[in-house]
Amino acid sequence: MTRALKFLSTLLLVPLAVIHAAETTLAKPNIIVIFTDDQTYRGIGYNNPEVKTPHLDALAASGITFERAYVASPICAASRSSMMTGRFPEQHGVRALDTRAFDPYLTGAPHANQTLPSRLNEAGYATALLGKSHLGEPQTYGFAAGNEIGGYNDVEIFNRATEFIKSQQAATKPFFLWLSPRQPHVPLKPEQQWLDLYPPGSFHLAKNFLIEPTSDSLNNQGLPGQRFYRDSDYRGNMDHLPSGPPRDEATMLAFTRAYFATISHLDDQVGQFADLLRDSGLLKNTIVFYMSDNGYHLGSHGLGNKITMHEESVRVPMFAFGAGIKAGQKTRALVTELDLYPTLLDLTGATAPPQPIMGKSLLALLKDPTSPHRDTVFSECVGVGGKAGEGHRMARGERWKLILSDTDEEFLFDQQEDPFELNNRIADPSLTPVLVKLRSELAAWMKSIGDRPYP
Ligand SMILES: [Ca+2]
Repeated sequence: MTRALKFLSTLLLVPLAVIHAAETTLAKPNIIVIFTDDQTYRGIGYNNPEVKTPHLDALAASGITFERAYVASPICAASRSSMMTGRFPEQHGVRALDTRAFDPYLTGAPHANQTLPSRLNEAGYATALLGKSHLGEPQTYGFAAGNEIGGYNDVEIFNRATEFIKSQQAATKPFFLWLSPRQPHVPLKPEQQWLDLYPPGSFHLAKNFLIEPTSDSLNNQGLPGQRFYRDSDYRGNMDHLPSGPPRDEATMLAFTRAYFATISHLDDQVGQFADLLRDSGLLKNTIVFYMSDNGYHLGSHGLGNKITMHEESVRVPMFAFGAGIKAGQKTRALVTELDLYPTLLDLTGATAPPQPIMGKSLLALLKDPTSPHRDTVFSECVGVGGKAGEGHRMARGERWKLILSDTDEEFLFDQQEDPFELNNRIADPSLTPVLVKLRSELAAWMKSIGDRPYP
C-alpha cells in the first residue's frame, strides 16, 4: 500500500481491509498547487477581514489553514526555484531574479531529474504548469505540458486551467497541475467592480505604516541602503505614484486599494475554478494546496515591494483542501514552502530526488494539526544587490525572530507581543538565552546551506 493510500484511508476513516480490497482500483490523488504572486499573509480575508476574499476563506475553512507559513526567499525567481528544487537559494544558486543558476536543472542537464515535476512524471502523473513560470518554459524543467502565460488579470490562465480540468475528466492517469496566477503582482489594473468593494474608510494601512523607513540596514532591498519601490509600476486609476520615499498615507491607501481589489478578482477566479473541480467530481480525489511565492510591504516599515525578512515580505497565506482533508482545521506549526516538495512525494508515492531536500513533509499535520513539526523556520534573501552573501537571513522560532542584516546588524522581534515588528529587543539582557539559541540555530543553518560564516 502506498503512503498516499495509507493517508487517504486514515483520513477518510476507511478500514484498511477495505482499502486493501479496493487497492487495485483506488487511484493516486490528483494534486493542484495554486501558487499566487506577491500575496502577503495579511492579503486574505481570514487573516485580515478588510480584504474581501469570500471564496478563499471558504476554501481554507473546508480544509486546513497553515497560519504560520514562510517562504524560503521573498523574491519571485528565488522562491520559485526553491519550490522546484526543494532547496534554499544559497544551494540552488538563484538568489534573486537572475535565473542562470537554474540552467543545470533544465532538460538534458545533470540536474534535470531533480525537479519536483520530474519526480511526479516518473511516478506516473500527467504534469502541467499554467501561468507564471519565471524559470523558462515549464517543459524545460520537467513539466510534461503547459506554458508560461502572460497578461495581468489571469483571465487566460484560468481559461486554460478550466480546459485542463475538463480534459482530465476521462483521463486514466492522475494529474499534477501547477497553477500560478500573476495576481496580485504589479501592474495592478483591477476592474471597477473590484475597486468598488473598497470604499474609503473600509480599509486601513497597517499599524506599522511609515512614510519612509527608519533603518537602512534592516530595510534595504538591495545593496546596503538601497530600496526598490516597485509600487511605482502601479498605474491603475492614478496617473502617477511616487516611487518614494517618502510616500504619504493617501498614496499608499490608493495603492493598497488596488492591491486588495486585485486579490478580490483573484478570489472570484479561484472560487469558480474550485466550483468546476467540485462539479466535475474530480475534487473527491484531488488535493489542492494554495500559497504565494512571497509577501508584500504595502507601506509597512515605510517600504514597498518585498525582499526583507519582515513578516509582510516573508510570510504568506497557505491552506490545503480536498480528498481526505478534514474541514475546519488550523495549524500553528512553523511551515515553509520547502515542505511542499516532500509532502507531494509522500502523497504521490514518488521517489526522492538525488539531492537532499530541505523541507519536512506536512503529512502528519494534514492528519493532526497539532502534530510537532519544527522549532525554527529559516529564510534568506541574499544577492539582490548582485553579490552572493549580501542581503538578509532570519531564524523564526515559536515566539522570537532573529534577523541578520547585510551589514551584520541583528534584530530580535517578539512575534507574540509585537507582531508588527516595531521594537528591536536585541539589547535586552533578559533575552540573552533566547538570542544565544537563535544565533546558534541561524549560524548552523547558514553553514549547512553554504552561506557566509555568521559574524
Ligand atoms: Ca512574487
